[in-house]
Amino acid sequence: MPDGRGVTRRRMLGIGGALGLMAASGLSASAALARRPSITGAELRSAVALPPPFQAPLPIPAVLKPVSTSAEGDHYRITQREARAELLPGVTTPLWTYEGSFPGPTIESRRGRPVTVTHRNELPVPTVVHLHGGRTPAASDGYPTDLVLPAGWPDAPSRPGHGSGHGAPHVMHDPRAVVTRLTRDYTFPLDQRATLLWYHDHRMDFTAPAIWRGLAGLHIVRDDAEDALGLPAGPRELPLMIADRAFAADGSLAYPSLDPTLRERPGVHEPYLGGVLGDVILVNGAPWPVHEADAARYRLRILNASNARHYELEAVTDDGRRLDLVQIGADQGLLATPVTHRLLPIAPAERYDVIIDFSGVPIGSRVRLLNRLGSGRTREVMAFRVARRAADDSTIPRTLATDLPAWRRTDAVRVRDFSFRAGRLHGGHGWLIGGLPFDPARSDVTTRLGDVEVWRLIADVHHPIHLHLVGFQVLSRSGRPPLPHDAGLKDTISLRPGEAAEIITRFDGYRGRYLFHCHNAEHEDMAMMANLEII
Ligand SMILES: [Cu+2]
Repeated sequence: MPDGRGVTRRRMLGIGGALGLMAASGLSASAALARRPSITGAELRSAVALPPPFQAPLPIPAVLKPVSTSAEGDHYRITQREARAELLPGVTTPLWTYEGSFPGPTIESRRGRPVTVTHRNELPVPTVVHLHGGRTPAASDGYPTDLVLPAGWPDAPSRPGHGSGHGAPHVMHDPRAVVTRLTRDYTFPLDQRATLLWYHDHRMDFTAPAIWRGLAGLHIVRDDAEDALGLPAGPRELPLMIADRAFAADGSLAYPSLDPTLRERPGVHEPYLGGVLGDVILVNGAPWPVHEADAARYRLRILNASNARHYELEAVTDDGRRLDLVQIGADQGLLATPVTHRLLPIAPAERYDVIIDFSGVPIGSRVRLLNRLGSGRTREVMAFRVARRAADDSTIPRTLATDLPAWRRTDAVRVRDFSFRAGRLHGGHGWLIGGLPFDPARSDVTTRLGDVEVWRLIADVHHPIHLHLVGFQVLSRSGRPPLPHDAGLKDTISLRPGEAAEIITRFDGYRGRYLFHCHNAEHEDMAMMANLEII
């Protein structure tokens, strides 16, 4: 590109061998497939003493109260601000938060009842809020250049001639960006299936470090049909936001930013271009927590909010038995019928709604949730201590939902192909879709409202691919049928090294400019996004 960006890109990414064995730019898909690395990214080591596992109680994020409700919907206010929290015992950690906590407060909504959230940015940098999985009009979907500027931030980007990757110039050159100062109202119609969504920062070039610092929260959509199923509820429904982090010696969250102020220069230092992994597993903000449970069924609403870490979860009793994880829902709501897993892979941004039954577990013993892809401390996630016998009138119906779309290949009006690969970019490494870095001004996909399309996606390393606005179904993986955990309606598909997958969706809901991108947050910040224009 004929501006200063090339220089910057080279400085930012052109640091040889940066992507390591897993993502060398010349790596072919078949070579990657043969190696099948279990992770993509590099792990930071904490410089503080880490606590023993299964001591901290599992926090449940507070449910936010609306500031007003009316026939038109509910209105919430969230202030984005710096706060300090004791995530590790005896260690004070500065965070960027929604409303002072990490995770941010949970918003509970009913299907079809609109929610407006007034976000106020009191952080030192611009922010953007995206409701992941929301069927949201484009103006409230958190396009990465639709910035909310903090007080005192210059109107024009402050870095003329100072390259900063693809970010600042695009802010300047994106005539469609709608920039506000201090506050912005995000309106969510929530006319969609009941499910677990999450909101997080989506600022151009700086999404990964912003989420890492704490800008993530849950948003649950419920409806009458789901309520009528008799699933475990109340205290037996637990949201679990799993996120890895690492801690510096001063207690702050370690992150290998090129510019730790997150003001000017995006990107991470060389070993971490594949993704940033931490050595501490937090669940709802607590390290390797424990939850005291009844000997009964629980509904676990699991979100992987990690930047780059994949997990393969299993639930293991003290006497070495593996408990079934009965999946009832995917990213975009209930499955048609339950799917039983012993091992449940979960990629960044994916959600799985699972039932676990503690009724056969001896009172006083534990069930540990383990990560088969981890090593050492990252093999452990959390534990349940089964504390007491209890009555349980919950059920897992054989039929969970009858409203899933029945798209067939023959419904598709077109088929598109996208590669997700490391690539040469201005003399350095980048993460590219179809060989191109993200550019807000470029039209990548234009489709008509209501069109059904099949997309064929192929990856070099792990890439969890997320489409805004729509849910999709997985048709195949590398020419074979989908995997058991591909069931239902997804908004994020985990592509494994060397893998090709086909998905099908209908682009309905709203017209406007949306995105699809890799949800490895570091890849996303390094240009692995593309425009999805619905006309
Ligand atoms: Cu990726």
